[in-house]
Amino acid sequence: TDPLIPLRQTWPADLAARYRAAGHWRGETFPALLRERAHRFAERTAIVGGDERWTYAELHRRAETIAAGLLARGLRPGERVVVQLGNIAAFYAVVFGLFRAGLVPVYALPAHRSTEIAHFVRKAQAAGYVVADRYDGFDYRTLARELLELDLGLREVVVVGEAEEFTALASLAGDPALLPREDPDPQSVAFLQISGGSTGLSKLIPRTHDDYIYSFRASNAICGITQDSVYLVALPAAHNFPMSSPGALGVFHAGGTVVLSPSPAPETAFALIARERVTDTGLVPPLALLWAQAAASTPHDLSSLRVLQVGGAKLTPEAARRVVAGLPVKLQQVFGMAEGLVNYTRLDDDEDTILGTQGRPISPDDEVLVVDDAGQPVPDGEVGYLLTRGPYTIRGYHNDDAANARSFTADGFYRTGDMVLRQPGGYLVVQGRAHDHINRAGEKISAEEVEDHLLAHPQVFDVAVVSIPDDYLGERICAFVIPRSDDKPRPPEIKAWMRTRGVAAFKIPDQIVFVAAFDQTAVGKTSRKELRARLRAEFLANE
Ligand code: J2J
Repeated sequence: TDPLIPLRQTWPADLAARYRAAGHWRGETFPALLRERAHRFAERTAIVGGDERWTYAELHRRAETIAAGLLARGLRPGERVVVQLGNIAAFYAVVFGLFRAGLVPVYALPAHRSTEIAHFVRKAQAAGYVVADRYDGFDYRTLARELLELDLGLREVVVVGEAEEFTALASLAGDPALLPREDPDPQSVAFLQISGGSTGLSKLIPRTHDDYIYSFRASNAICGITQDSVYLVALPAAHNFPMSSPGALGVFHAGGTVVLSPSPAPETAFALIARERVTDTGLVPPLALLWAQAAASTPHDLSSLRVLQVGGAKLTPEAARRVVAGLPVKLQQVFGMAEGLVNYTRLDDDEDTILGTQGRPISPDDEVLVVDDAGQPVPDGEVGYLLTRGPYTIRGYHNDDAANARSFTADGFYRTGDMVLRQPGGYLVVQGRAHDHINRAGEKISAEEVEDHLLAHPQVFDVAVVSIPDDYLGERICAFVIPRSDDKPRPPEIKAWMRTRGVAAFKIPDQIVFVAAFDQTAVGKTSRKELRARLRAEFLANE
């Protein structure tokens, strides 16, 4: 049986009825959205990326061709397709093509390597894989070959560019009669997003047409996105933030223009902002600080920029002040998660709120609970664990009973793992995290996953991986390693070795510290989590 058909998010009937009655869920779907925009905004520019400049009509035409071509190649509606593309125009043509064909994209990042992609393929039981020939100096066809050798059931590899033995995206063609005649059920799963993951490998996040479209349509209203908006995708396009808060999809919904930057570096991004008259963009805190610094001496005209969103990791009030001092734009803090809940400071909020909070939820129907260890609500102004449910927050991960038992309460609240304080007006201030993941410049890395890799090293006896505060990255990855013998490997060797494991480069420890032993008295008594906390505290005390 196919685990995705009919995979739906299981909102209880009373809540679903409420979300519909409130006008949040309107039965919109991705294929209908693009078709309608292609009609209404036909000759307006939808996408600028590299040498490509596509109107809405062009994007729609390409998506239709890709959809028919994929079905002609034997993919069947409902099957999953891992999409691993960088910031290129084809990313959106492929994704809308998959939606049109009833295929379900699984979003991988360009940085992912064989271990991670194999995990996505297995977990999603994917039948297809779409990559670019090369991106950022890496040849993804070699990755595709490695994957095919694992025999995981992948039947089709599509390549943007030189396809070699695979199917070229440009060659896809098929009889339009192959295309589904009806739009999908708005309550069905449109795609699988990946979680940052605090334990082990990433989990897959099923989002429906209705819930996701609501999240960016409502974001548009909060962020002031209109058909005149020009949004720069500076972060990786597959990330939930630049995709949906309001991101590229919000901009397509409004009929605006999406500009893709191949890199978030100020030199590259600033030139595009000046050339395309970019009005809005979103960054993680380290990049926002870098841009604020670089803006002082740039020859480029940044005067078109209206709003700079910052999110993905905590922007401290001090850092926020530096950002607004350096860039002549409206700052908006964004605290979101691929599982759902997104909070924004509002554009007309007072300065203290914009600099000092991570905003408040999109929806009046977002339910936010801040609770103590016993699960009891704490008063406003006190720190607790953030739990949430609502019209665009998932009720469960895909194909992962163990994670679902941990991550959701009996009444369907998602345990975000974030520690927050709620101000009386409903604004949230992020205070930290309950889970052991590392937020490295917005990329979430599971300590456990990195430990598992390092434990496979022949000269490593034991290891604990922790986050260490870092001026630039926010947090960096530090691995405390007990070597097997006095003949310990050098840190660069360990890093190089980890690269051979087929993992994203952002998961490789920034720092490796050798220790003789972990506190003996604690062995067998402490949890991994306490051990990590103690190592971090000792390390910081000695710095
Ligand atoms: C502190 N921590 C934050 C913030 C996210 C919009 C914006 C971001 C994401 C995202 C997203 C934070 N301050 N401003 O999906 O649509 C941390 C929290 C959160 C986790 C989610 C969006 N903004 N975080 O970052 O799924 O710990 O989504 O639970 O990658 O990032 O990570 P992710």
